[in-house]
Amino acid sequence: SSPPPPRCSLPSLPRLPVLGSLPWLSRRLPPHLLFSQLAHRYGSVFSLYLGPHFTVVINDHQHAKEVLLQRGRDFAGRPSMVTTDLLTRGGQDIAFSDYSPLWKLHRRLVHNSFTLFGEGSGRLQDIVLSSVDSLCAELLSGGGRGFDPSPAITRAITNVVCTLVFSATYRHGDAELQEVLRYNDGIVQTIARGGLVDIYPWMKVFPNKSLSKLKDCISVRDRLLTRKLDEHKATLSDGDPRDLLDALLKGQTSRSSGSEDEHITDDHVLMTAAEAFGAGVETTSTTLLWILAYLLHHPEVQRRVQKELDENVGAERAVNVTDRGRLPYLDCVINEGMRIRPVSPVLIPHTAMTHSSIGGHSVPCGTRVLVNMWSIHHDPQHWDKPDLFNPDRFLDDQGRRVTPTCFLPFGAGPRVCVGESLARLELFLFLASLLQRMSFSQPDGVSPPNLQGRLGVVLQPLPYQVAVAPRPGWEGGAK
Ligand code: HEM
Ligand code: PLO
Repeated sequence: SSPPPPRCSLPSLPRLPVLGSLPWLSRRLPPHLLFSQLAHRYGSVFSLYLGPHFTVVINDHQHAKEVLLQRGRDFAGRPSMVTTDLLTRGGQDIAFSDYSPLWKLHRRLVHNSFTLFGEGSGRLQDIVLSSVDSLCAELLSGGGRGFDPSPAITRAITNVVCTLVFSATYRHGDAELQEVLRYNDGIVQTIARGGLVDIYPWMKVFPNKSLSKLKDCISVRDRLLTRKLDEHKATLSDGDPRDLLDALLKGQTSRSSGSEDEHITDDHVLMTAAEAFGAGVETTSTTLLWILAYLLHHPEVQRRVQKELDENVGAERAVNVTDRGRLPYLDCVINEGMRIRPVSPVLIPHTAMTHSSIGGHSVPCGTRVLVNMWSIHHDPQHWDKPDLFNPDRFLDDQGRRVTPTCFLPFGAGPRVCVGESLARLELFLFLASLLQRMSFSQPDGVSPPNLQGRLGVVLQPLPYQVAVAPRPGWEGGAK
């Protein structure tokens, strides 16, 4: 007798052997836009085969919450992918490691170390503020001419993250900093063109130029970080950890690090440092560049942030973390930037660790689940004119801050971003300081930033030009 048919199956795309549903997927569109389009035809939850992999795509916030929160445990797995396995020595990191007791322990350790540097600690603020001073001076040295802000911003953020992770602070042009910037750029260019939606595991058997470039960049990274790790081991003391590497080394030996077969190895420490570094740089600098691009399109928003800064901080002193509560509109601008252009539009792929269900449909163990945050952040049922940059949507009628339920730029549940508080603090300090000290405008005769974006490992704006002018009292960039 044949098994009973499934109670109700998900709407699915057609498929062929080997290729799966690929012939039905347009190559012109990046996954987040393609899936949004397919959701109009198939409904907000549908399935398809990415090559051999059975994949469910979620395009609405109710089902996203079911997968990430209500059944968060069921869907906390990660698929193994060729490129990310190389990047992380087979998943000895946090983001690309599959769910396991050791991963949980490791994630908790990293989370605690971040908390140490995040809220409530003056350290991060000092690090960011000194980097901001040199960034401002650099941006203002352009003398009103148009230029691409991306290299200076990326360098400033890289510097902050190098200090956080291994206590290095670099001067402009430092050779080691150049090396870090170069290898990171190489990884970004080769790791996942078109997002992390990896399809063909047999890709690695073909000689592949990107794959060998990726390997080269990874070995440069590993050499540098191994040197930092050795230096840290040699100078580790009983006092407070100096940086993330210290915190990880201390966590490795503390009692909380688990039983014999379950402990944090040197590989884990190295991969975590590399990942904190990569995540810290790419996401934060890209988010800043998106927000700047939107401010060029909406000078009235920039003026309103500056008015808020003038009334609540003034020009006599630098901004600091305690100003955060006094600058609600700036907070809305940051949120609106992360809503309209989420840097990670389909998050990182999740997998079902057991047989489970989504919206009453049964889903077998091993299913890949892609949560399309782009669709959720642009859902016209929940957002008025979703394509419009409008920070006021994060304020209620009384002008108080609100967080809509459809806003999840960091994900949610067991796999939520571990860097959220760090990221928010950095975004706040950078944007507040920049807008306090200077105004950004579109250079004469240059077209405004293209807001469409390009999906690499994160969703990035295309290069664009800005002109900057100092605000009164900040002609030199710093005080
Ligand atoms: C994961 C967003 C900054 C470290 C993630 C995920 C998203 C995200 C969407 C995936 C969630 C999922 O798969 O369900 C962002 C945004 C950032 C940001 C929008 C800044 C604007 C950072 C920073 C760090 C960081 C600064 C570290 C220094 C991580 C790690 C994971 C992660 C380690 C993997 C968590 C896991 O798989 O358990 N982030 N992130 N992120 N993020 Fe972030
Ligand atoms: C960025 C390039 C680095 O060299 C390596 C790296 C590590 C962690 C990745 C990050 C890259 C891209 C953004 C990711 C992050 C982990 C979480 C984050 C994917 C590949 C997001 C936005 O999900």
